[in-house]
Amino acid sequence: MTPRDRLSPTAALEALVLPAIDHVDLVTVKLPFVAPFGTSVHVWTDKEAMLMRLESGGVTAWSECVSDPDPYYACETNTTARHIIRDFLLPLVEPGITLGELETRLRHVRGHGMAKATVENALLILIAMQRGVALHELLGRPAKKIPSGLSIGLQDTQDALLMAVERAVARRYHRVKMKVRRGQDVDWVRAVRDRFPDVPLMVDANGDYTLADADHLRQLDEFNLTMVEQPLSYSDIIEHASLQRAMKTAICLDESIHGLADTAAAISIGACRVINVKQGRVGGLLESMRIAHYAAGLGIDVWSGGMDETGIGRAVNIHLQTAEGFTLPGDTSETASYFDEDIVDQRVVLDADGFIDIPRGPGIGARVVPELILKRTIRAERLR
Ligand code: OSB
Ligand code: MG
Repeated sequence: MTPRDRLSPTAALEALVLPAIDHVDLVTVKLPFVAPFGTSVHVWTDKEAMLMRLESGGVTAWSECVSDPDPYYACETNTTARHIIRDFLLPLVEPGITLGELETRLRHVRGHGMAKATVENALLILIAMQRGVALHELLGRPAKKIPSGLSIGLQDTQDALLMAVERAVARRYHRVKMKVRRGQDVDWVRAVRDRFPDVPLMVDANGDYTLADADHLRQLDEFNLTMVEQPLSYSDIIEHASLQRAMKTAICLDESIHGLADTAAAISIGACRVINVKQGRVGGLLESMRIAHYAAGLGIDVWSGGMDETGIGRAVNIHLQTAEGFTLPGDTSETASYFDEDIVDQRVVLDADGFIDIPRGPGIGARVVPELILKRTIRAERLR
């Protein structure tokens, strides 16, 4: 380890040299969810995921873009990501340059972190596969068991919510997150707390409230929640600082954080005490590692969010959580919580203690099954 590695968790990764790429494809798949997934913004009934496929010297690597077909979580969509990747990002990918040089080039494109992450992840996975190592090894991280967390979407009735929490507790999930929205919050949390006094519990509002709701939100302080995620607008940081001063419960930012700079700003003004890192939202694995490393230095907890990914993105999130600074269980759940049938050959399952094993094998570990991709494909385009 060089002194630079000690300063930056990504120095060795920035020095990786990009291989020549023979083919690049974008393949959009659509997988039905086992049950609709509702947030305060939208209800999704299936996962429409745009995948990137790289072929290089006989090795094939797949990555997953975490955008949705719609802009209801983030402003990026599968269509904007396709446009940005095809017309602006892919032309910047050249054999022989380093990953650090590529990141510098990608910075000329403003925003579009999910599109950038798709390209960067595909290259990292390809390089790992060519070296015959697992993604976490390429990231310089030892294998470990990953703690689990379930995100329970908005339910139609409190009984349905209680049943969902009961199932999560029985599966030994390490923490349970429930979605809330205006009019479906304090009473619903109380119902869960009355029945499950000890379960590590948190709520996620996906930006449904305003500062005018501060008194209302303060009622959540009595339920010993581990945190409240993104109570205020998806684009706000400063009002979260006001709310955090008014609440005992820790605030966690999700939608508002697009990179290390946002993280530093949010922490410095006291807008949150926890950060949800979604590798796609922040532009990839390297930026995720920088955020987690930075937050760890300030004693701020970080966990990996999820975008109800297929087995490809789910595996990437698992590998990421071996990195320094991921201190809390994330939104990493069993494949079965979303899909009856996935597109990879290994399903994510919890062991008897609720932990998740890192998929074994080079790259993401799990193998992408061409027949399952074919079965689910709704669009495919060869870019190179
Ligand atoms: O806010 O974390 C969120 C899913 C889609 C969009 C936004 C969010 C979520 C989740 C599910 O909460 C996380 C997961 O299980 O992958
Ligand atoms: Mg969230």
